[in-house]
Amino acid sequence: MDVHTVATAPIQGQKPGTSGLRKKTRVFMGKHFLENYVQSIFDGIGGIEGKTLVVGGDGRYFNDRAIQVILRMMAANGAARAIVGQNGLLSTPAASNLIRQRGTDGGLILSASHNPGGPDEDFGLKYNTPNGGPAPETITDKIYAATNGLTRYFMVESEDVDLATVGETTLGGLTIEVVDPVEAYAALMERLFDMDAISGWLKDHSVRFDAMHAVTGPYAKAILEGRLGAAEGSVVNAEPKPDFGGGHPDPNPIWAKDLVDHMLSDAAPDFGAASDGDGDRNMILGRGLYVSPSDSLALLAAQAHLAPGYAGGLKGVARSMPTSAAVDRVAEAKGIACFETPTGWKFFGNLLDAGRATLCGEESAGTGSDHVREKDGLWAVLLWLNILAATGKSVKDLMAEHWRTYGRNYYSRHDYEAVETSAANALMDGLRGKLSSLPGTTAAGLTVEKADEFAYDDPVDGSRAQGQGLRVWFEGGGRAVFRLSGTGTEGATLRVYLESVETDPDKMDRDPQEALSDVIAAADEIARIREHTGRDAPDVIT
Ligand code: VG1
Ligand code: CO
Repeated sequence: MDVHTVATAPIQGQKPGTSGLRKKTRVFMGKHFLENYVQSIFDGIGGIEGKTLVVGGDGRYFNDRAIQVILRMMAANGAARAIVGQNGLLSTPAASNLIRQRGTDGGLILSASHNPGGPDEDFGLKYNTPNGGPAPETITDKIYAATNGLTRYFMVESEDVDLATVGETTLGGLTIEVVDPVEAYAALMERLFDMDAISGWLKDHSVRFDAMHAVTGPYAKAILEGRLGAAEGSVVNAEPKPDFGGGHPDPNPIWAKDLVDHMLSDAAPDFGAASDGDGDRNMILGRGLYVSPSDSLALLAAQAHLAPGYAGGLKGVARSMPTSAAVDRVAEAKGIACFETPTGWKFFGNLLDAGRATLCGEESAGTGSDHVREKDGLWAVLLWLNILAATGKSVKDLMAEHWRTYGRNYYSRHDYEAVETSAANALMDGLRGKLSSLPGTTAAGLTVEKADEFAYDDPVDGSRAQGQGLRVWFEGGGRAVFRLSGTGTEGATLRVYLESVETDPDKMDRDPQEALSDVIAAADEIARIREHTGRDAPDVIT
């Protein structure tokens, strides 16, 4: 098979963000764009000759075409084997699991996660390392450097590979192994959870899982309905679609509004959940209750020992900096370590590998454990179900008890999307410039206690990540955090993370927006959000 060396030139803007490279799909489909980036990944990791990679994606528009290009380039670059999900599908956690289980040299995951899909929407690609996790910055820096010096890529010509049939084929010297995307993942879940207890519970309880027309559909059908016996139809929007049915596959109260409305209605089942485009996020609801992701993480940390996979207890927990400190209280009570990392799952990898954390989570609806090196939506759902089955309590009762024991961290995130980049930068620069003068001043009746810009020193490899968000603490335990998103593809997205602490047992049932109203007002006053963005209200409130 002839290997062609195709001449190319660096393309600007191929810098990986919070989780891989995300761009408008049309940008990815542009001349040489995908090819340049794939070759830069290969070059950035020292070549792929003789290596094995897992390849799969969330099924969004262009997933199928992009995989064929990747396979041709793997063959041209001398790779030995590609392990590919049937029809090109693999959820992000399932890909992470395959990389680890099969001991591969990493994997390529095609996804823009919670971003919408389609020719006019978003596409993404990321490289995961042999531990199964998203490449850390030491590696993405090398990949980015490679994009800036690229002069050629390698390609073979061939017919499309049949990815519809499980089994092995070859493309030149490359063996392509097409695997069932669900099987190995489902087996892993069976090892972690008490499947009998969950199926017993499901005999007299009802659930709804909204797959949001994305990749978890087949996983949830097979595991929840197939193996656990949830009533048929418990999994809704189960068929992955290239445009996710036209919405954002983002499990939050805005984009999964149908599910939220259903869970707050009289017809609500006992438990509701949703996942995102690539299956690594989760939203949890009980009858009449939305559980914030930060609270979910804390509850899971407190109760994980009820599941067989965690019966021995947790080595430690970790959360991203903007995530609420609810889990910190659990860690303190249990006497285990709690780490605070920058946003993005790649920062948990070292802690998990070193055995210093068992459970990790982010306020953005990501929870996971050391079973893989990505966050894992269905895993969180199954852990919740295991806890419900083991305790016999409702979601509402569990949360009420949790807050009574640990206090409640009222929490919300306000997103301002597609803000003009210069306006967003002006807001951040303005705030950064006055951080040191804030302590002691008041805003909306709250006194600033301290303020800083978050930087993280990795306790395992000593690497330092700077510029990870602006933080302002208020007397009385309130906090506001400001960050610009690293996953958006249009203008800038400003994320404002708001938190306040309540320990009075009589004040555990407030509406979070109301409980946070003073922190919200203070955040606006300090950062002059309305003035900079020209917006009266956020686009998304979680
Ligand atoms: C967002 C979230 C972050 C998450 C990342 C990837 O990043 O805030 O917590 O890890 O998305 O999630 P950012 O930079 O836009 O704030 V996924 O499910 O989109 O891979
Ligand atoms: Co995702």
